[in-house]
Amino acid sequence: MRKLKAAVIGTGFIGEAHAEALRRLPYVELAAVVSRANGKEKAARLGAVAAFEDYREMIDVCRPDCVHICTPNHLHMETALYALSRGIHVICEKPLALHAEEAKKMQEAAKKSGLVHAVNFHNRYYPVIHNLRNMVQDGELGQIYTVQGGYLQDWLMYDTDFNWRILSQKSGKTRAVSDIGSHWIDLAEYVTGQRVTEVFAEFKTVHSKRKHQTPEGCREMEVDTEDLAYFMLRFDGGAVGNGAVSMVFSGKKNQTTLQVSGSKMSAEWDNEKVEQLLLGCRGETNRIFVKDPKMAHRDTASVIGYPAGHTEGFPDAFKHNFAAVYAAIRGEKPVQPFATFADGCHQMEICDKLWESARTGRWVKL
Ligand code: SOE
Repeated sequence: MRKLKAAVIGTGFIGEAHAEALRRLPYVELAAVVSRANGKEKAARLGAVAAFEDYREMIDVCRPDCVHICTPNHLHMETALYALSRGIHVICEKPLALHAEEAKKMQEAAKKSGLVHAVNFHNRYYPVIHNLRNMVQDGELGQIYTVQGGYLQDWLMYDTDFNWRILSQKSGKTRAVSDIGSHWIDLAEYVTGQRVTEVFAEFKTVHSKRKHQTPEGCREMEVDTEDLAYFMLRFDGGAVGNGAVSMVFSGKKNQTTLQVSGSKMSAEWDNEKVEQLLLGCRGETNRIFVKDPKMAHRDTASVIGYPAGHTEGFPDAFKHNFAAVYAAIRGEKPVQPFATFADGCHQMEICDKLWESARTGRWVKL
């Protein structure tokens, strides 16, 4: 079977993570990267065959089987619609779009195309997270009462920290919620098997202005997106939840935590101890489940790449996610559900409703 041709559009930090994961898939070739500057140097460094400055030219000339959209959020919709219209499968970074209306258009086009479409909610692919989902589905935690946790970073803590995500024009109405909150809420739904039905949120912007250092000098910019959000959730299966997402939490670099309580057992995960699941019991001693293909749930073993004691982290989750998507592109049934545009659209709707709740001070139904 010929190698599938992949192309990465956008070569920032996440675009490079996509490229590395693709290099680790034996039946995929990184045929092109699209970068606004230094394309040839980036192609050489990332192992891509060709470099382009324009995604349309790349698609028309290179004819990839699948594109990975790793650009700022405001370009996701136009890029995905162009690729789908030319019969090309799409993996899009989260959040899917600027807002739910754009996301709905993308989902409809993807559904109509019959092509494979995915969103990179890679947290689904940490082995112990996959195992926890299977444990919940097998009833090992019992009826799910609550889910809580959050996603904490500090890379935007200073008023001199600047990034395209700061401004709603490129990010969308929300920032912490759509950029990292979408990861956490997708993870909460994926593990519990329950869907969010109602939200209540408090947003906070700690720097109303930020200093943006440009080659022309330092510009003071008005900030119109939130630095952090604390929220509560109601789920269709009766669970309740609360989450905290912050990009200004000093000392937290990229910490994602999840605690789930059930009628039989609870489970706790921290991506800083990525291969451990703390299982909490009432009538017996608490224990720690550690990633081990020999001890894992029957389905989970297939998304484990290394034996017990050989830690798989952030890059490996990307690899396992893309392996599942490319299996679908090859017409095979992937072992576990990767996130599609439908999931990305659902998360976009939740982000918009969290924004509405933060403004109205009320619970908002989806
Ligand atoms: C910045 O918050 C960021 O790069 C996110 O955009 C990614 O989705 C996350 O995986 C790491 O942090």
